[in-house]
Amino acid sequence: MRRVLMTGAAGGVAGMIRPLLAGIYPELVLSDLRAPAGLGATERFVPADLTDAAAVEAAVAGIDGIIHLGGHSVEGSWDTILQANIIGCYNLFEAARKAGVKRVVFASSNHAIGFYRRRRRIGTDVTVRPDSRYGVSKAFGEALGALYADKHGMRVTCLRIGNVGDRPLDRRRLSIWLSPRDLVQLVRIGLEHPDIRFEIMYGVSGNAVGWWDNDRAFQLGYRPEDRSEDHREQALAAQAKLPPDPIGDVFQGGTFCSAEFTADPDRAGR
Ligand code: 15L
Repeated sequence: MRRVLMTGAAGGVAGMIRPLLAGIYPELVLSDLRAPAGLGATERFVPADLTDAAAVEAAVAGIDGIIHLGGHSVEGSWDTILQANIIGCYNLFEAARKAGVKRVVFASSNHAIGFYRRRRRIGTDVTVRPDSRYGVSKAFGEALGALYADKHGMRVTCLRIGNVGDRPLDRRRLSIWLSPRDLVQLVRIGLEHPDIRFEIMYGVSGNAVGWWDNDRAFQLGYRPEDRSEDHREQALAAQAKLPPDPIGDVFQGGTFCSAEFTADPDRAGR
């Protein structure tokens, strides 16, 4: 990997991992609608709107591997999700195919499986149960990744990311927290490991109270350095200030599940 493209480079997750990737790849090409702050010596900015196929093709030219963080990162209107996450993701994979890009790491999300109950432990082989239009778009991105891997031989890694940050923010995040340096480890497995064909892994640190079986990531060498229990008291103190959410608290996706919810909670999800 000489030249790596990161989409969504002006976003929060990119801001946390860019400093940790400095020096790992000779060139990091950053794309977004607007320029990210503080370009490093090995970073270069290429503006690209993911809905503009020609702009995406220009950003992808000469690239060896892609970290696709771009798109809309929470729930949004159907048109927002359609443009940024469905059409945008298609444009990205299609540009990568045309340019002969070997590897893509796709930032999927826990919201692709948000309607599993918190009392369940699930692997990556379960049927998707999206909790939002956003979650549906992540399931779409995973399916697209499988198509480009199987049909075009691209090496694709989908990371079902929990919540990236310096620390877990509340009770739910104690189960799904992912530290920036653990995310970098997973991204590097996706970009570098020789055995990658098509993989789904959970983007989660080594949290004791996790809900996800991340065996495949461990097989591929993932050794998380962080764990949420080191921040447990702070997270529970923050949780105590939040309003109760009787629907969201049952499901892994939390508030993404309770938003717009009109069903019978006993029959929803799995
Ligand atoms: C996500 O997928 C979002 O991108 C992020 O903003 C958080 O909402 C996170 O999930 C979460 O579930 O905490």
